[in-house]
Amino acid sequence: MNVDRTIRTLDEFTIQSLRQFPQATGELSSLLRDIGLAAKRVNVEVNKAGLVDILGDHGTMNVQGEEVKKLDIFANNQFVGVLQRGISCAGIASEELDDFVAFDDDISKNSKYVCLFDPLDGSGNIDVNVSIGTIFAIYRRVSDRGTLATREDFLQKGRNQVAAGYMVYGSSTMMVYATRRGVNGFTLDPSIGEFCLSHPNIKCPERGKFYSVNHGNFFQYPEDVRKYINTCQNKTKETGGPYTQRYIGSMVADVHRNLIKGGIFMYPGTTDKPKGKLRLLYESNPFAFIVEVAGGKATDGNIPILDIIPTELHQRTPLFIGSKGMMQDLEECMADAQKEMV
Ligand code: P6P
Repeated sequence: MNVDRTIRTLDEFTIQSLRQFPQATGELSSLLRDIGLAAKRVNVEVNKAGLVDILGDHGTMNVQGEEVKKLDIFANNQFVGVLQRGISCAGIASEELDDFVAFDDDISKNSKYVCLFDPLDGSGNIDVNVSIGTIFAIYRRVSDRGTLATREDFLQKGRNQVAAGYMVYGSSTMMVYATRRGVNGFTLDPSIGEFCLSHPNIKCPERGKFYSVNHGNFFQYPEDVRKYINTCQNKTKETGGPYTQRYIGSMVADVHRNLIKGGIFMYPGTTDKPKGKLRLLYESNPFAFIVEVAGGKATDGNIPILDIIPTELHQRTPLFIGSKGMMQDLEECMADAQKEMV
């Protein structure tokens, strides 16, 4: 039996995907390879962040009013630069940029896609060597090719995503991305400097043992959410509890673990922040797309994240995301709690 043991790099995988779809133009594959290139450059700096003066604050605040770490700016510039010099992206929006950027050269204006990024999520963890990540979403533009990208290109609902993915800079560096055809994970092999297919066709387990939430905000959560969190700590035959609480404070690392092993991640609204903390366009939507393609679910507590109609680039949303069975338990628990509150 001829077993194919060849390790496929990201470039080989995206090019071979093209062979399956001869009508494809190759622009999406090219875009994913560009993102992979920028990720390798960011990875080098993340890995040596403790050794060079790239640690610490940049001395500025981003549109979210959060301290901007030097590595945030470096990462943002890597992704903007590589996409602007590419052939597939008409513009980008980023957590680190107040407004979207429409690339003004002819090739970019004629490109098919726009990208949204959280260039370095969890950057508050940079100085303590905890895993951090990059999150991205790719849409087909709705404005005419040959013109500058418009705000409407970026304010599309998550259901319209063509692809979405993330990088996790951790014990190893991975790039995971989803198209409608599936979710695939690539691990960086430092010996050849290439992302290699390590997690083909990722499926999110129906259930898992992990629940991820910031317990420090417990008494600020709505009553129905508090009820579900309590069930996570109870031993019940139906839900397979009690679960293990795992919350790293780095969304990419938490959601990645739950995607692979099964689990639920929650960032609910609180009395102080009814819309929660996480952004819709470049944090919740990409992960919702990935997790749904992998067989999981993602809601804002009421409707699927992917069906929310965006109105602002940096708008926030409560987020509940993970294994389908655990998400169904959450929905039933919240519905029962809401009946009791009537
Ligand atoms: P809290 C990191 O700043 C982040 O945006 C996510 O990566 C993470 O899940 C969340 O915030 C942690 O927020 O309020 O629990 O510290």
